[in-house]
Amino acid sequence: MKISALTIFPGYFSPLELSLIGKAKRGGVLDFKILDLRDFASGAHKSVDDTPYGGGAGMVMRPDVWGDAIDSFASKDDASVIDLVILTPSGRRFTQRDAEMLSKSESILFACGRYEGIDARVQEHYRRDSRFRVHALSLGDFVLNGGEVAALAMIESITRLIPGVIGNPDSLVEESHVSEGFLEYPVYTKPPLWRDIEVPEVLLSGNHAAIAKWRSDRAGEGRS
Ligand code: JF5
Repeated sequence: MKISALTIFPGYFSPLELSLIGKAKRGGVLDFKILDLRDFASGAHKSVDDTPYGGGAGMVMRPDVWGDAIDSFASKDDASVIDLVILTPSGRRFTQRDAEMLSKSESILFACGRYEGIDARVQEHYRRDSRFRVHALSLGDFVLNGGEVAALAMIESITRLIPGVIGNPDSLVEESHVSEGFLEYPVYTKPPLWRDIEVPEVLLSGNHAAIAKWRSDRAGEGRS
């Protein structure tokens, strides 16, 4: 699977060298392309942003720079369709279903905006281009300085679903069973008594039916 990002801060993606994702990259399971948006800026100042039409605070990212960058990427990409993910707090909330859908993609391009965001015509344009499936996504109702950290979180949740990326595929199978409503149960390990708190007795009983019922009764309690 090919995963790419367009950003003015390529250094934000260095964690992709670490842990299981880094191993999958070195093993050829994942192919990352981190591209510098500024390479597509022109003029002496290589500017990627400008003042907002209609006034207001901050700066907006220029559509011409983004258009040149995305077109250049697409012209070199072999995939028949590119999933273009635009990170924005106003996007639809990213869920496990999105991670599952995107884990089956041939090629994903994360467009990481900064400042007050990317000129709205970029989304509109690529929604009309059949080489792209456009997804405007957010991690949640909060604002980051840029899309990079949101993209990293999505990359981790997507890539761990790809065979050969996660160490123990059993935990994925168990997760998908548990994910009726996507609720996990509380977990315990040794020692059985820690700071006056005992591990629930049923978990030490060896009664697998009782354990399954206990876990299902408690699934989701972590949210209260
Ligand atoms: C961003 C304009 C992009 O803040 C976010 C974000 C929050 N949840 N998911 C993404 O993205 C950065 C900020 C402002 C465009």
